[in-house]
Amino acid sequence: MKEYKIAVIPGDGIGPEVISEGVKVLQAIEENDPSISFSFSEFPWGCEYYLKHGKMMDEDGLDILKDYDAIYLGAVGYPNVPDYISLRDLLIKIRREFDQYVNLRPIQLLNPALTPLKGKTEKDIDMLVIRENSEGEYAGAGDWLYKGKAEEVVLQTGVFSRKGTERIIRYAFEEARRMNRTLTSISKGNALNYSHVFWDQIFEEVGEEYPDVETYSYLVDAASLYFVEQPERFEVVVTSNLFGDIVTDIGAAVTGGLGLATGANINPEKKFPSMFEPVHGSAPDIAGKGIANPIASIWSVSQLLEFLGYDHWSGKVLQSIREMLTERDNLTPDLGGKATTEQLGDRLREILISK
Ligand code: GGG
Repeated sequence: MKEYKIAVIPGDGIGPEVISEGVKVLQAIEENDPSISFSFSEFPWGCEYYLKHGKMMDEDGLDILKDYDAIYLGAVGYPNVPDYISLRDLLIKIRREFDQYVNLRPIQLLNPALTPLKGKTEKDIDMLVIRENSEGEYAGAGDWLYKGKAEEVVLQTGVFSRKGTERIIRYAFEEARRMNRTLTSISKGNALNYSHVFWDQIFEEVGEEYPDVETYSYLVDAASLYFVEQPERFEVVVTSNLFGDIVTDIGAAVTGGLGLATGANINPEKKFPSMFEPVHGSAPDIAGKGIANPIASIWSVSQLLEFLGYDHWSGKVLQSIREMLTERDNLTPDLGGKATTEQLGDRLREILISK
């Protein structure tokens, strides 16, 4: 039997509610598969922790986390803590320190009734967005000069290293080749005259090593339009940190909302643990009401299982989500149903275990 150590950081707002349903999915799997076992360690880090201790996580938090096989994260952010602190000192810190430079965000329509786009079906919206996750516009580099004075100036610098840009683009080419899909780069080289001209150049350079992969390159504004009007243009997409964050929210909007959007923060070399999370934030307006949609966090479990090498369980979890989405009354209110977070989770596990 293989035992996996999972570090669970439920975080803020609806984080604990949705993460608990994902943990129950993993527990249901271990009960039904004698070859796998999971042990869970929960960490209370997040905004409440910050308000008590003045920090988002323990000083030695990264040291503790590095010995786990995976990290399962809920949500970060709460109104009484500045968002840039909660993101910088927990989410981005873990991504950066553990060199989770690949952010895998599938944009997949699992049920045609979920898209607001007229006439689009599952085959039209089925892409994998590969977002650079360690530098770019989220590198945290900059300065704030003459604060509060008339001459005040703020600088936010995008960091695009050759190593960082090449490795994410190469990763995307490898994925596109493995999946036998086209690869589209999204950038903004006509306005960001250093960073994205460089990005486009690296995309061309690395592309020469992959003559078998059909490529496209769009400006981010045009790509955003196409995500809505012609999502079928996209199969595998590679883009920078900021653009990836934004276009995947458009992706969520055309596939059923943020309640269904998942993301895996991957360190491909497995030198550090990878982290799995729903894309959504802490949604303080509905926190504690028991109505948050846990599907995104359960889809993260499917990504986690795939990463650990359990493709069959990963596929079963995704198939269970697909079937769940046909049972409207058993869904949470964001999807037009009446179910609570727990009721949806219970029903989904019933479907999973019946497979
Ligand atoms: N699920 C984690 C979370 O709370 N994400 C909110 C967020 O703002 N994420 C930004 C990002 O993914 O870079």
